[in-house]
Amino acid sequence: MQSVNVAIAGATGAVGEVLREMLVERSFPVDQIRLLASSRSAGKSFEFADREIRVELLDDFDFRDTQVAFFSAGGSVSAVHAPRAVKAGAIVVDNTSEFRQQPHIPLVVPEVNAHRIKDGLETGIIANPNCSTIQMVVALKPIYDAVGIERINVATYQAVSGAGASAIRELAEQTTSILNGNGAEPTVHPVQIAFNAIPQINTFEDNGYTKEEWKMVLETKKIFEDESIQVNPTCVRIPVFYGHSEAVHIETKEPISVDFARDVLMSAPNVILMDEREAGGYPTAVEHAAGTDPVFVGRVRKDVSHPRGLNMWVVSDNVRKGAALNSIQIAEELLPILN
Ligand code: NAP
Ligand code: 3JM
Repeated sequence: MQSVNVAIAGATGAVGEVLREMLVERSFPVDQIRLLASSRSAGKSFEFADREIRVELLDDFDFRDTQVAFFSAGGSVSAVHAPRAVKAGAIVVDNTSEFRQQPHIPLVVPEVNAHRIKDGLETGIIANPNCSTIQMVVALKPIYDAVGIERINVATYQAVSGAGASAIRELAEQTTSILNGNGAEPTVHPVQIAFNAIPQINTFEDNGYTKEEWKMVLETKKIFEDESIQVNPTCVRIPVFYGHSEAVHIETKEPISVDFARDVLMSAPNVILMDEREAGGYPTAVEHAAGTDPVFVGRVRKDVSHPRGLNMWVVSDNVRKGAALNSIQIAEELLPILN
């Protein structure tokens, strides 16, 4: 495969770090790599595939020699610089929520709607969904295809890495401080995160849902290309560093048995079913998801309160499959069709 010039905007962040690692890990055919960030980090250097690469200022960067640009520096940064990159000829894989709901911009999870990737050649931007949406739709796709899904009730248990490097630091510092008998003043999370569970991720919408929850509603409909699918999320931040967990309760269109659900999950791409009804016979964020690529599913069982209800537990690394890995998978499928 021909090598391409790659830029990462937000290369020093929690997502940027894993993008750097995973491009090398997956032998993505990189010719030149350019690492971009703000003036806070410009001039620092990082190793990339045995090369020492200096971080450059995104504001000044000329994208004319870049074929693929990964953006993970926040929505307002993408709003300004992604269109500029596209104008210069790059294809942007954007990790922020900035473009996800624009009708012509594809919103892609390769296991679910890879057919949309080629639309990115027209728009120049392909949007990567929110981490919580990605792992949920990967797990639900085989069931959606088999029997249809009418409604999804989901409660998330989300790791602090989803809120960036400063949130990771805050959990570590608060934990140490509290264990040393001192207090914990929240600065990144809205309230104390150590030893707590916070039912707020991002700001509130007028309808009482948070932005994170509302992203799951809109993104799920767009990815499945199904406006009729009902999604009812509650998103909760918990004191875990890496790996989001989700209790997912679905109402299918046709009835589905647990055995059949297990069969279709077992043959689904990048899904691992871990469902033994005994202590430890299910996936957890720390033991299975953190640092790995699959979407793990366990606790599959009939919902006793609904004739077409099914429950499951879905766990994945939010920074890998939830962000960096999904973006790289998109770029990998894009490469053969780039001219
Ligand atoms: P982070 O750890 O806080 O890192 C932010 C990155 O953006 C850093 O590299 C930072 O560079 C850079 N940056 C910030 N402002 C900038 C500016 N004005 N110009 C250039 N670079 C700037 O956050 P993160 O967790 O990596 O997330 C970054 C973004 O990715 C989020 O804001 C979100 O939009 C998106 N995200 C998406 C997902 C997903 O599920 N798809 C998950 C997490 C995050 P400095 O070192 O110079 O500060
Ligand atoms: C995950 O400042 C920002 O715009 C970033 C907010 C954010 C987002 C987002 O809206 O892009 C933080 C963490 C996401 C996301 O993936 O939706």
